[in-house]
Order: sequence, then structure tokens, then C-alpha cells
Amino acid sequence: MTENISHAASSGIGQVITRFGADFLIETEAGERLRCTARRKLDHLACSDHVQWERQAQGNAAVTAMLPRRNVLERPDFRGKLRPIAANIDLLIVVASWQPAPVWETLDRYLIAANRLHADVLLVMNKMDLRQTHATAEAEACLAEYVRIGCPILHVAADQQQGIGDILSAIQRRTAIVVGQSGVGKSSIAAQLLPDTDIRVGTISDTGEGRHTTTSATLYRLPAGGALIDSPGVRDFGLTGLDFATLESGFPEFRPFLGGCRFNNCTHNHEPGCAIKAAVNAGQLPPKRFARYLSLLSTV
Ligand SMILES: Nc1nc2c(ncn2[C@@H]2O[C@H](COP(=O)(O)OP(=O)(O)OP(=O)(O)O)[C@@H](O)[C@H]2O)c(=O)[nH]1
Ligand SMILES: [Mg+2]
Ligand SMILES: [Zn+2]
Repeated sequence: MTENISHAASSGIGQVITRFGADFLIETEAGERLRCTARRKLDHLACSDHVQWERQAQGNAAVTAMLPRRNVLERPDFRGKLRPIAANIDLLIVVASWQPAPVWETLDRYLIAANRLHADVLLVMNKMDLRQTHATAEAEACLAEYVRIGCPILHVAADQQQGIGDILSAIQRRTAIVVGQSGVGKSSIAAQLLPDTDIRVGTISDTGEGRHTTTSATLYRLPAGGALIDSPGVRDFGLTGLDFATLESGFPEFRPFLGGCRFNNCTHNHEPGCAIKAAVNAGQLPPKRFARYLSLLSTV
């Protein structure tokens, strides 16, 4: 009966590769690509979701159900409404560069998001070729704090094919997503990892805006196994609905000190006897990250 599992199957299970407006590109278990329309109640489907699909007598096939997902990365759209970007993520590759300069608070927000997703995180500093000319002392000090807290970091230059193999090794056949500001080189990295795939790369204009900017998250299968999701860049990655517990656990360097505050509901802000604050003052915790923690705290 295995012959029946062929391109002619009329329904089955598949995975969302990307989205075009209201339609989705699905890869079936047989490896066929199908353009599908989704029922309205499935508007929250995202790249990398597993779904049930069904051919229709007329027109596009239809996505009829979403299978359970392990996690989903969401971001607010231009109206501030939370939108799912991609699901079932094992590794969040947070890409930053020296031009455009890193926005450290965005990085912190992605670290919090990774923790919330139970995904691993890899910080990739791209455009290594611009480090000497563009890195400020302040930026180097901020970066050093991530080294200090044990965040895995790779320095690469996608345009010069430097360090790309290290990214591939870090993915280890898992599902990884590249995220970060527009123009940092996410698509350039994806293009280097997938030399046989046509991935459009932006050209930086005077405004720093990419002209071939990525508009929709897309999943690519890596030749050695695993998958890479290229995602559109964001100027500001807000974590809407951030609650205190999520924020606190998104700062893993706090963990060794957490039991030591005088109040067990300490927010590590103004409270007396705060072990986190004491550790910052004693040089045991990185101060710039702590300052950004306080500014994020004011948003919860
Ligand atoms: N100097 C230098 N430029 C690079 C490097 N990697 C990528 N770029 C350039 O950075 C620009 C933006 O690259 P993209 O890969 O489109 O950036 P992106 O992060 O995908 O941007 P969005 O899709 O808008 O989010 C392009 O002009 C690339 O050629 C690098 O290692 N060094
Ligand atoms: Mg892109
Ligand atoms: Zn405290």
C-alpha cells in the first residue's frame, strides 16, 4: 500500500514553509510543495507549523487543521498586534552587526524570548570585517557582558564566507531561526548556508533600510539535516505581555543570586536587601545588562 503515499495523495500531513498573504506554502510528507488556503480560524498558523492538508475539487488545496506545536515565536505587527512568526523552534540565532550597530535591548528581548520558548540561543555578530572601523568602546563593553554571562557567540562575515561553517555546526540538524534587526545580514547568512537556494539579500541604502528586505519567514531544509528559517528584520522587537517571571528568568545570570533577596517578591529595583543589586554593586553581575533589566522592568 506504500504506493498510495505518492504525489497523488489527496490529503495528509505537511509543514508550513512560508506564507503569502492569506495562503500558505506547505511541504507534504512526500516532499511536494502545495499552495494552500487556510480556513479563517487557522489564521494563526506560522512558518514551520505542522498541519493537515486536503486537496479540493477546485482551486488550491486547503489546510484543515494545525497539529500541536512545541512553541511559537510571536512579534507585534505595525499595529502592535501579536503575530506568530515561526513555530517549533529549537535554536534562536540572534544576528547583530557592527553596521547597523547593535541595539542591545533588542538582543536582551530575544534572549528573554528564547528562554520563554525553551529554545537555545546563539548570538552571531556578523560583518566582522567592519568591527575595527565601526565598533565603539561602549559596544565592545556591551558585547563583553554577553561573553561574561556565558552566551554562545560567533563572529562571522557572511559576505566573506567566514565563520559560516561554525553556524552550521551549532545548528546540529535542529530547526533554527535567524532573527535580528533589518540589514544585519540574516538573509546573507541563510544564503551562505544554502548555496543552492535563491535567497534575496538586501542592499543597504542611506537610510539603512534593505531594498530586498525579507517580508515573510521562510523555512529552508539544510543539506546536512535540520532547517533554517529566515525571518524579516525588525526595528523594535517588543515583547508584549511580558510578565515579571518571564523577565526575571530571561536574565539567567541572576539565578545564582535569586534566593538571597530579603523579600521573596523582590523586583530587584528599589527594595532594601536586594541580592541582585548587591551583586551588581560588587561587580559580580554585569551592570549594563542590569540597567536594561530595570528599563524592561518598567514595562511589565
Ligand atoms: N560588510 C559586510 N556586509 C555584509 C556582510 N554580510 C551581509 N552584508 C550586507 O548587509 C546587507 C544586508 O544584508 P541582508 O542579508 O539582506 O540583511 P537582513 O538581516 O536579511 O535584512 P532584512 O531582510 O531587511 O531583515 C547586504 O547589503 C549585505 O551584502 C558582511 O559580512 N560584511
Ligand atoms: Mg533578510
Ligand atoms: Zn532583589
